[in-house]
Amino acid sequence: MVDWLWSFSGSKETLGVALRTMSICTPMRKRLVGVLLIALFGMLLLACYPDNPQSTFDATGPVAQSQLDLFWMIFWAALVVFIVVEGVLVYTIIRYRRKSEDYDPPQTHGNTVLEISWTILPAIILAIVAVPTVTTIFDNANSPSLAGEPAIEVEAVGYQWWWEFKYDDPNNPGNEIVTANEMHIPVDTVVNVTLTSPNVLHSFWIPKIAGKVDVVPNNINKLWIKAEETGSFLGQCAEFCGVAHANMRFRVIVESSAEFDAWLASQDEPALEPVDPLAIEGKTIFEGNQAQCWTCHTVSGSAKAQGTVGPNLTHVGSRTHIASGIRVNDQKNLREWIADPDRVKPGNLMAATAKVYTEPTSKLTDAQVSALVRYLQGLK
Ligand code: HEC
Ligand SMILES: [Cu+2]
Repeated sequence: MVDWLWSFSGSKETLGVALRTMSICTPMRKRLVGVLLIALFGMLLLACYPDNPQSTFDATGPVAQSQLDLFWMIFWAALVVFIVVEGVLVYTIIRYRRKSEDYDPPQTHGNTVLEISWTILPAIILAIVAVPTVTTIFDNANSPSLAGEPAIEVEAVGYQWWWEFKYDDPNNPGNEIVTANEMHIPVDTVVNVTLTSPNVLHSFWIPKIAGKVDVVPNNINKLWIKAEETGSFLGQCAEFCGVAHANMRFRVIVESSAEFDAWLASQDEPALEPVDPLAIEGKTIFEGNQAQCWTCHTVSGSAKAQGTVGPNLTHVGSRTHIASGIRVNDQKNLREWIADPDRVKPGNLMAATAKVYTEPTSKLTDAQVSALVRYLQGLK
């Protein structure tokens, strides 16, 4: 960026001197301001570009689409207002600018017609804008399942700083299937999401599918979503919730109905038992009293690992990402995470509270980390 600026302003020396003294000649200063404005505008455009995984300009599904339509409608209305108001302003500034030193313009006070019209006109514009706004709010608040459309139910729980997703167990009513950071849903199906938080405020946001709805402690919020394309969509906590808030992401994996059913059935299974010696050793370490991973994590099927402080790891090996969606789930990243989670995701509660990271005497050896990685990768 700075190099790029330099290439526009001549040389590093020119820019340095210019910035230090600001005694730079006018055309050059204009050019510098121009370049800075273009750079700023470019950055703004980059943020809005539909290809960006967190852009709201590439909506899939009725909820995000209705929000986008509303945005465009209000945007164009606001643009017309802006152009008219600024047009009158600029016209007035030029037309009625001071023309000579000792000329006193005619003095006026008040103009009833003008004042009434610029009060009524905005009120009318706001009333018009309110119609689609209120309609969209109600449409998005009332799930089509209320009118009988079939839907699936998911509970999303916001933790500091990761997400838990719970599904009703189709094979075992009353039982729940628990996973973390990746919410699978079937395409073209209404999904009712119940939002809860046992800690602080969060906000549930999947820019291309729907959002945002606050996740509030001691209060149950709901939203419904429906995705019309298969694929993986990025989600993000959108309410500041503490030190790792910006890294509190998740993914929504939209798949065909058959794929979704197969996934749900696989999540219902207990964890695979490790077979190779390194993985077996990993399990022993995981459930041992030095590492104490079991105190915070559940691995279903294990009598010991039933902790609920951290993400459920029963099928962690089948997830595409770890650490609430910020790192691809491969051997290298898993290794880095277990060796030093704070380096991967500064401030996270595993690094802050697990004994292996807070007490130097309990630190995991490289060999122990390798065994744990092998064990976790096998939990498909
Ligand atoms: C004191 C509780 C605690 C202990 C002990 C603990 N963890 Fe965690 N673990 C967490 C929390 C909390 C997270 C979520 C961190 C985040 O994403 O902010 C987590 C996340 C993880 C994840 C990423 C899961 C995902 O889907 O993103 C893995 C893998 C993991 N832990 C493995 C381990 C292993 C292996 C051990 C033992 C060496 C261990 N944990 C010990 C609390 C703990
Ligand atoms: Cu947050």
